[in-house]
Amino acid sequence: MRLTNYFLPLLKEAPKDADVISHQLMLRAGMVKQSSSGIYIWLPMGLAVLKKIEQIIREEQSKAGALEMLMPTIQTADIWKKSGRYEDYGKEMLRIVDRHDREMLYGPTNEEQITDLVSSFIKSYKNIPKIFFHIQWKFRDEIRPRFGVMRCREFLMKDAYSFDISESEGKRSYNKMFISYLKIFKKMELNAIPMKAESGPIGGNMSHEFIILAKTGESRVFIDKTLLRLEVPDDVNYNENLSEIVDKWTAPFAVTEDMYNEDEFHKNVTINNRVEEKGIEVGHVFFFGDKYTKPMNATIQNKEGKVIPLQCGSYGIGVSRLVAAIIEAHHDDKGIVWPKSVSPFDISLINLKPSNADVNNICNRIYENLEKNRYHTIYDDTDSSIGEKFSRMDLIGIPIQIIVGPNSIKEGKIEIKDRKTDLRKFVKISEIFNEFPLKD
Ligand code: P5A
Repeated sequence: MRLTNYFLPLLKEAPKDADVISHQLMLRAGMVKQSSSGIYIWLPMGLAVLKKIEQIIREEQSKAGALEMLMPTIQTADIWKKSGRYEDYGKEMLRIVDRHDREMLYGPTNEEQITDLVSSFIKSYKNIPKIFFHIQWKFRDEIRPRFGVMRCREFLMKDAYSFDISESEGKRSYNKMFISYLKIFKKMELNAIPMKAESGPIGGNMSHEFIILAKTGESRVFIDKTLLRLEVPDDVNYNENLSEIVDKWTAPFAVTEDMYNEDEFHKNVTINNRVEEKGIEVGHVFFFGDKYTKPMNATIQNKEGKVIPLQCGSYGIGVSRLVAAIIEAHHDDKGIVWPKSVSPFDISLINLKPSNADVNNICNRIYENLEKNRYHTIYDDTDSSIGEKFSRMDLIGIPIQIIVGPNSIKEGKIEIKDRKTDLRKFVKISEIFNEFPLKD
C-alpha cells in the first residue's frame, strides 16, 4: 500500500480527554475516530489490526473444535423473557421497539439466542458435544464508557457457547476453551493470566477472567508470582485429558478484586511471591450448567431415553478491547510497537527522497518484490520531510522498517531497522530480496 493512496489521518497531539496511552496512540496513529460516546469508527489501519486479532482467535478456536457461525446483533426480547434475564439486565441493555411495537434489543451477549437455536436442532446425546462461536458486535450501555475502545458501548466480542450431556463433559469443554485462550493470548504476545472471578449477570459457579497486568487496568488483582513463569503449551491434543494443564494454571492463587480476601492471600502466598497489581480483562469464561437450558427447554434425550437439560458454558474475548490491551503492553515513547502476529502491515518501506530517480526506482522494485513475496507493505512514497517520515513510521509501529535514501544507495546499501530494538543493519541492494523470501 502506497501511503499516498492510503488513509492515515494522524494527530500531532492526543486530545486531552484521552487519558490512557493506548487511547492516545490509537487516536494519534489514525486507527479509530469516536463517532459518539463509547462508539467508534474503525479506520483502515485500526480495522487491519482488528482483522488480524480475529483471525488468530478464529484459527485457535477451530483447532479446539469450536464451529464458527454468525448470529444477529438485534434480538427479540421474547427469548430473554424466557430465560428471565430481560428484567435483570437493567439499563445496560439497549432496548428497541420495532414498527410493529415488538420489543427488540441490541445484544449485549448471546446465551439466549444460541440456546434457542440449539433447542430447535439438538435433541439427542448423539448430536453433542458441540461448541459454537461467533465474532460479532455487542452493545452495552455502559454508564461510564472510557479509555477509548477499552470500555466502550459498541464493541466486538468473540463469544463461544458449549453444549454437553453432563457436568463433567461440560468441564471438558470449559478446559478446551481455557487452553485455547492461553494459546490465543500467547500468539498476540500477551501474558494473560487466568484468575478466579465473579460470574455476574452471565451466571454459574465456575468462572475465570483472563487478565493482563497493566498499570492502566481497571481491575485490581492479587496473584502468586509463580504464575508469571508458567509456560503455555505449544502442541495440545484437545482430545486428551486437559485437566492436568488447567490444574497447573488454576492451582496458584490468582483472584480479581471481587473475590479477594486478604487472609486467604496471605495464607496461600509467601510474602515474596505476592503480586498486587492492576489488570485488563481480555477474556472471561463461565460454566453455568442448565441456567439457560432449563427455563428455555433446551433438552436432549440421553442414552437411557431420559430427557435432560443441556449443560453449558460461555466463553468471551474482547476483540476490540484487545487492540488497546496489546498497545498497553507493546509501546515505547515513540509510539506503538506491534507484535508481528497482529501488525497491520508486515513491513514499512521509507523512501527518503522520492524526487531522486535512483531512490525511486529502487524503492519501487523493493515494494513490488515484497508484495509479490506476500509481505504486506506500507510504502511511504510521500514528499514529507525526513523527520516526519521517521516519526510517523515509529508512531504506527510496523515491526520492520526498510529505509532507502540517496546516501546509502551511493554505497550500494539499504538500511533495515527493527522497530522494537532499534537495531539497524545495512544490506547490499543486490541482497535485499534474500532477506525477505517468499512467505508461506
Ligand atoms: C462470555 C461470552 C460474556 O459476555 N457471554 C458470552 C459471556 N462475558 S463478559 O465478560 O461480559 O464479556 C466478555 C469480554 O468482552 C469484553 N468486554 C468489553 N470490551 C469493550 N468494552 C466493553 N464495554 C466490554 N465489556 C466486556 C471483555 O474483554 C470481556 O472479557
